[in-house]
Amino acid sequence: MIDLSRRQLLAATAMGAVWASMPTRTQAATPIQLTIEKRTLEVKGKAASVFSIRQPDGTQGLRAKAGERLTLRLMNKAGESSLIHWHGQTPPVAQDGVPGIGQDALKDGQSWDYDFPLRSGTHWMHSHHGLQEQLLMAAPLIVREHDKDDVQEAVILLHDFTFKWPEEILNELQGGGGNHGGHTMPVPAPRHGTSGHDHGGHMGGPSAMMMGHANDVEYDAYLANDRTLDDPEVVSVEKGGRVRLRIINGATTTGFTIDTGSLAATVLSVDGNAVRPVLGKTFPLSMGQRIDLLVEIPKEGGVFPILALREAAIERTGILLVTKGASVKKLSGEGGAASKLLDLSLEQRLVAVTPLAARKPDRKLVLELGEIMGKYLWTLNGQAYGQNEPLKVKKGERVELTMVNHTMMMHPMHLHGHHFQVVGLQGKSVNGPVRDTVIVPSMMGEVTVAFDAGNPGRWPLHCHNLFHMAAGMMTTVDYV
Ligand SMILES: [Cu+2]
Repeated sequence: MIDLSRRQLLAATAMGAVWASMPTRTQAATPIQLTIEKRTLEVKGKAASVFSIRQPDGTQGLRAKAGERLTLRLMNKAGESSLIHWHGQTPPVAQDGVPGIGQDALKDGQSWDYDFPLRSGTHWMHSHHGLQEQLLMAAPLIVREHDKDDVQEAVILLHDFTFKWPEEILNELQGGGGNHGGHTMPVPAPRHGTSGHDHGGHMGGPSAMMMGHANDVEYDAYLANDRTLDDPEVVSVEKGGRVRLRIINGATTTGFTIDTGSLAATVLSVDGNAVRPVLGKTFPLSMGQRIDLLVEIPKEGGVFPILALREAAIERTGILLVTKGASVKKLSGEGGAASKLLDLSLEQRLVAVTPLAARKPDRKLVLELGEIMGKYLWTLNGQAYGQNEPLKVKKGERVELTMVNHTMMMHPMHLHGHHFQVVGLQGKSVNGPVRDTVIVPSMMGEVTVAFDAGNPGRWPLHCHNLFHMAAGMMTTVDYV
């Protein structure tokens, strides 16, 4: 114990030197240093150069407690310009970490200080600069809720991984003349009045083309905490114990279905916001989204894989929950049957614990999600980012935003600076979850969200498929 406190004292002194030059703070701060660096990651026996965002002790990303402020110095040692967005947090726009909007990207060697109140829940951080997110410039940002239960926790950060340069992938997508599935297909006539319940069907058969598609990009591996199922992370758990899984889909273009196997799981929260308990074993999770699941380990113990199934495909990744003495068997990185397309089946069952205050919308906006066929150009209200009109709202308004998907791919739509409540699915009113990223299914999927315009700025609203965003699928919500 004496050693520990001595170490803490030394650490505090060392931090003091770093923070001496900082402006005086009015409240107790938790000084954290995060450095963006290059690292070598071995994937399937081959070395790759990727990024990390870590603290001096090697911790990836950061952990905090509800009620704390984020008081942070971000250092860029990436060897190139970069900037980190705090996904799920709602700081003032100048600290949101989007180059060209809140601030400029940090040059290599530069640092920047952040200081804002943290929002509790499972969140994450990632580059919003170029295509760096594809090179794993991402990490967890966990703000532990005021939980009464002392429950074991496991964080799972998912990625899609490729040995290719991301720029090469984008070039292929944009220049290949449309060899990527679906993009040369004719646009089917909009099906007015679809119920949305057919989005979760199976691929294959004559209806496959009419079902939309997933996966523009073929990857070399799918990672859970940087590892494949060949050599997965093994988390020791107690027989009869409970585990809170904090799962983050940090993949750039890959939706997953989370599969808890033989364990029934209770949804505790989505995108860091508590929901009424919902039981299940499979849960859609789009790029950008988070889900917290509570599982109970059977008294007899064993090995319990928590898998992430690649959307509409057989590839999978995951971790293993293992009790003492259980022998671990190797799992294949491919399942027997293709998983489903992501749909709104879970969304329809979710109810926010703390919904928005009841109020009539002051403003209703519509966002049409589109594609310019054959060009790999993705649009919002008919135009790519830079050409499209920002959505204008006024401070203090309750805004309702309806997003309609005219394309054949799902788009996970993310609004910065706010959390919204899902209030409409396929035209039907719901009292849905509060979140910051929502699945808008392909083929006339329609989702309405409501938010209060209480954080003035110019806020990105974009698809969280990195290559869709890079190819135009972004706009901003602007107000002062
Ligand atoms: Cu998209």
